[in-house]
Amino acid sequence: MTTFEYRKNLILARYEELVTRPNVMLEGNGIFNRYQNPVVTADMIPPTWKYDFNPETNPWFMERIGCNATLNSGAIKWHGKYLLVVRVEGMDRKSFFAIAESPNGIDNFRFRERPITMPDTDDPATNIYDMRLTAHEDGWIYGLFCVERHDDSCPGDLSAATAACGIARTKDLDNWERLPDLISKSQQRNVVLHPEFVDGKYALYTRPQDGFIDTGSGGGIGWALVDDICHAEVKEETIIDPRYYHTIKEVKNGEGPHPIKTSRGWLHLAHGVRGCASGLRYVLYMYMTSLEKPWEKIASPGGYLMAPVGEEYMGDVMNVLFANGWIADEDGKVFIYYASSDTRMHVATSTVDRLVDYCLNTPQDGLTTSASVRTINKLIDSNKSLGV
Ligand code: BGC
Ligand code: BMA
Repeated sequence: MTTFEYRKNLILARYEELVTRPNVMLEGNGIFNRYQNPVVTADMIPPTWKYDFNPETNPWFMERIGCNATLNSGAIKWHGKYLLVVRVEGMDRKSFFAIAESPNGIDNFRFRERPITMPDTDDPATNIYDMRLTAHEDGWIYGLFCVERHDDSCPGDLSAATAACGIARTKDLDNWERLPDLISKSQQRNVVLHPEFVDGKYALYTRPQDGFIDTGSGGGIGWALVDDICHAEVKEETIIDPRYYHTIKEVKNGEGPHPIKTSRGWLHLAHGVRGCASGLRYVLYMYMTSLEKPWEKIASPGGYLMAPVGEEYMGDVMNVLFANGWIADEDGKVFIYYASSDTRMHVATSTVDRLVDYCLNTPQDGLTTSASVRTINKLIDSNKSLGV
């Protein structure tokens, strides 16, 4: 057998084994359950995207186009399947979007034949990433994502960049219509479209920031109404979930996927960032807002919902969990899709009822050590009175 034949068979067999590997639920803390295996990894990129299958031009069956990571994915249930719009990052550091779909949401994710070809605007971006999907009540499915360009006002600084919100929409998830980028006074990352009209307008969760990395005076997750999504502009922005000293969201925070509507209010998933000696630590947290006024917070469970564990710490950007996709099924099951360390995608499952219970009954962050100890003592007292 030639090297070409041997390697081709091996690569195809390994790929097939990986994408059909069953996943196993691990019993967790009662709030959610993790799973044994990641759901999408760079090794699950189809071999036809990486290898030249012509023995004349690729006699050693070498990889020609490598993939670095599969991370921060938008999610949607579509024709009975669980779809991720994965942020795929090549070895050249460019991200693009590609759809991976699964029949059950926990394993057997397979990429479609090709990545998404996202149309550019007149001012093409260098990089695009982290799409939030929203099936809006106007009938379109929107994808909002970060568009990054070099900041040409700093010609000598190769790392100076700007972040803005790109907007595209589709009816079939294959063909995308690109709309103009969101106009905003500040830079923006983590912009998310609310699924319903509010006062007849489109509503956005925003994250104003002074610079590319620094949120600076940008106080947290914002809320803005937009008249025309085809010429979207943030005119007024109010902060609905602020950052706070010595919490999990001291340095930055940002909305994850769009909130899930429940009978008790809107369930929000977000990320919080703090700085430490080893860099930035990204964790996931939740909050709830009022059903009638999605911009008014009604519950704020203290601390994080999920932080990295085990191999989740390891990867390209260590100590990071990030989520921009979740799916609430008709039966109330919730699939939380999260990336670890900017490297791979995982799933955790819960239910709407459990997440509402978590939000309403987890004590708030009292913001001081004394308050935290008082909260624990209250629980111990109540358990003692039960004889525990
Ligand atoms: C990276 C993002 C990151 C951002 C801020 C971008 O260049 O692609 O993953 O969130 O920088 O650090
Ligand atoms: C951010 C995000 C993500 C990424 C994270 C950690 O600012 O927008 O793209 O997961 O940094 O690198």
